[in-house]
Amino acid sequence: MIDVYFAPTPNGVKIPIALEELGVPYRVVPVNLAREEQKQPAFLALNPNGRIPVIVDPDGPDGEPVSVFESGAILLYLAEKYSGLMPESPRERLRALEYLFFQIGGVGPMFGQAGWFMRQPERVAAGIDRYQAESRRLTGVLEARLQQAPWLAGSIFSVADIAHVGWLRVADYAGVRLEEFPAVRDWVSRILARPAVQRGLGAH
Ligand SMILES: N[C@@H](CCC(=O)N[C@@H](CS)C(=O)NCC(=O)O)C(=O)O
Repeated sequence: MIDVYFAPTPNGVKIPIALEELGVPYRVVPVNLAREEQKQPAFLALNPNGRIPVIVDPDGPDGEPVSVFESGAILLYLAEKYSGLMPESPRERLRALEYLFFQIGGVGPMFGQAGWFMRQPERVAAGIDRYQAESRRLTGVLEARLQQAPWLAGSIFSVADIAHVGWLRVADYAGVRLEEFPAVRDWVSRILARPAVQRGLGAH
């Protein structure tokens, strides 16, 4: 069974959601971030970057155990191995990859920084302004896409949608008001209404 090294964070929840959507059994290995368990040698042996999520699959590509870190790499590994959560159409596959990497390189880090700056005891206006503005701008990019298509890849729910839901469902944390982005708000509601997503969000 796949072990998911997990904490209930925007990046952490991606993996149980994907596994639930794919119908793949898994076991959660809780990682206590406050106690810095992710910086211990045993964890660093799985992810030298010292962050969750990580998976360990006892049945890797060569039949031997394999670990995978970085949520985008994990999502693509699972989508390939279990042939799901990626469109079959080559054009939509490209769109799924674009928005997957858009989340990993844009939405995730910018929302994270915006939330961090907003919660510092000393107010650093330049940090708050910069990261909130960028988070809102990125949400505007999603809004434009979702006014054209029901899912980020196009017609199919994919890893690109899963990658985003952890942050977009708590957009307020980064100072992003979803009332200003109606297509994004509707899309988040549709994702959260999926039974597999609800099960994944309940992982612990
Ligand atoms: N790019 C990484 C980001 C992972 C990440 O930032 N994980 C956070 C939780 S959401 C974490 O482990 N934080 C603890 C730390 O930085 O020590 C990914 O997508 O997997």
